[in-house]
Amino acid sequence: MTGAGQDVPWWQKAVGYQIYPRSFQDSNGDGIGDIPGIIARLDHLADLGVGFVWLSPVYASPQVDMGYDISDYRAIDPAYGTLDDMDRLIVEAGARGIRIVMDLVVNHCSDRHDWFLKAVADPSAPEHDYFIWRDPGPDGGPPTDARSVFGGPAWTLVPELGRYYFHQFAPGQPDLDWQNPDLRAAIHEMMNWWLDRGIGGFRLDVIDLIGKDPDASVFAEGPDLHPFLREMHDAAFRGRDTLTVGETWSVTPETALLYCGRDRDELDMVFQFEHVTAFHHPERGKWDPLPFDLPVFKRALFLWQEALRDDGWNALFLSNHDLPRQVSRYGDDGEWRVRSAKALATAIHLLRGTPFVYQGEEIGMTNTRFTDPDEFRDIEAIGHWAEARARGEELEDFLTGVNANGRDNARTPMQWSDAPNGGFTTGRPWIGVNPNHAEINVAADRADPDGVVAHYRRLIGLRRDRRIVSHGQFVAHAEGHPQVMAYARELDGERLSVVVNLCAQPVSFRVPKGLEVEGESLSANVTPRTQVRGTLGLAPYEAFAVMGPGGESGPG
Ligand code: TEU
Ligand code: CA
Repeated sequence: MTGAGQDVPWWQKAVGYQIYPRSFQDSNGDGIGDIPGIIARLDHLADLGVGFVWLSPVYASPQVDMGYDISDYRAIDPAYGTLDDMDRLIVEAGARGIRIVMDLVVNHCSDRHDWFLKAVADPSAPEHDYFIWRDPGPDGGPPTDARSVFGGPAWTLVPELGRYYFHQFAPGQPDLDWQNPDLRAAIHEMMNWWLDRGIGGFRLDVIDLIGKDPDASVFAEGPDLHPFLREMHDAAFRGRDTLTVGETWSVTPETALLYCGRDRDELDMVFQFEHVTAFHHPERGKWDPLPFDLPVFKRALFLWQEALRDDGWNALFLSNHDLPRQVSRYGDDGEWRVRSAKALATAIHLLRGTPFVYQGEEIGMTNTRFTDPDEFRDIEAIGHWAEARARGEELEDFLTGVNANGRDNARTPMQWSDAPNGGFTTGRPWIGVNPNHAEINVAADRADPDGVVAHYRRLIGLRRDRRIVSHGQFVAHAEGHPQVMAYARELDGERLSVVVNLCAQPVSFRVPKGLEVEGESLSANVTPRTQVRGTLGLAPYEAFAVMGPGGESGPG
């Protein structure tokens, strides 16, 4: 066992698990997942070996955007439980060595938040200045032509006031004005209130937007972003053993260290989305995805490994609640479902950084199939369908986009067993359960010693136990290879070589010199291998990792 005497932050050896509470486990038959349901399933997570949970929002919310519209930061939504339930979750998870990292949505709140109600009721109330108000444009319309992420203008008129407020997302999600020091102080106080309750940190929703300058149409990575993050660190994170991960769709390898460089005192890591947006259509975006292309995918991931080689830290993921299921997007959700789920896990989990598993990923859950807009639950799909329809687009074309990339794919309920509704609820689920739950479910997967869960459990354990996995240097190999993803990790004279065939066809792969190794099989989804050299015949979606002497400072 390596790693002794190495003093590193806990989250550098841990794997995160994202829970989307609405779809994880219902405990009372109302069809909506809840906190008692999560508590009842903690043993599944403990058995996987994850070190922390990223919990999507459970705060009080009208659920316009499924909780990303918060009406009370210090209350739990009754659909999810009570503050007592939340405290119990923190304790019960802690007893299993799992910390709870809460989703913090502070770029905006809900239009039902007390602050916004006061802001509208009385323009001289201090809360009025917690939001971004502008007079109508010269033509009486919105002040600028900014568009909301969910369709429609990003400005909504409050007729009683004769002024518009800004919302990057839905009208029910007014942006908070971070220029206002009182607003910032109120947010910091709330964050400390949660941290003092014993949570493990925060995932900060669209945090790259808080420094915006809407008058100049600058939204992401605006001029005040980093001063605000530094101030937040001083006010809430300094001296605490927390994990902070920012969601930053706009971060680039050039700006990443501004957030998470070691001398920055801002965040521990950021989610970057280059491997996601690389497959969005240049004009039509996510609704018209480009076909998967392995060299493009590798280039994005490898670029980030290089960029944060000596400083900063990567957050590694393929899935979350906004993205399609990874086995459908990047693997094969038919014949090779199980093997390709393991191949993708191997490819991601042996990189340098902190991996995040999205609920259901660990059993290879797939996208679902929408045939009717009535089945959409996501405001994004609903909003964009309304716009597409107004433009005269065909439903069939829109459905193709939604089935490939719609957010509801990730939000269908967790499939626990072959019971009705996959064991998620005894009632009527708030969103349709994927009909394939009869075959794809936790109970069935766990019954197989070669199941996807077993593969994840092993990968998660490797990060905890092997320093070469958590801290080895990354070395890219065979970058242009159209079928194989290969890289090495090197530390203290040892080399870990990772080879993944990300195609449904067998391939013969010539091992480059720097990838050669002979030693111990650490992970395999076909048969264990102990030698990486010469020309290897790889089976469809075969993935393996071998560790032995080699590497920078080694004899090999
Ligand atoms: O997502 C940020 C965001 O911009 C997404 O809406 C993303 O752009 C979209 O999926 C791409 O089509 C965060 C949350 O993760 C998301 O669930 C929220 O809806 C959003 O912020 C607003 O809070
Ligand atoms: Ca419930």
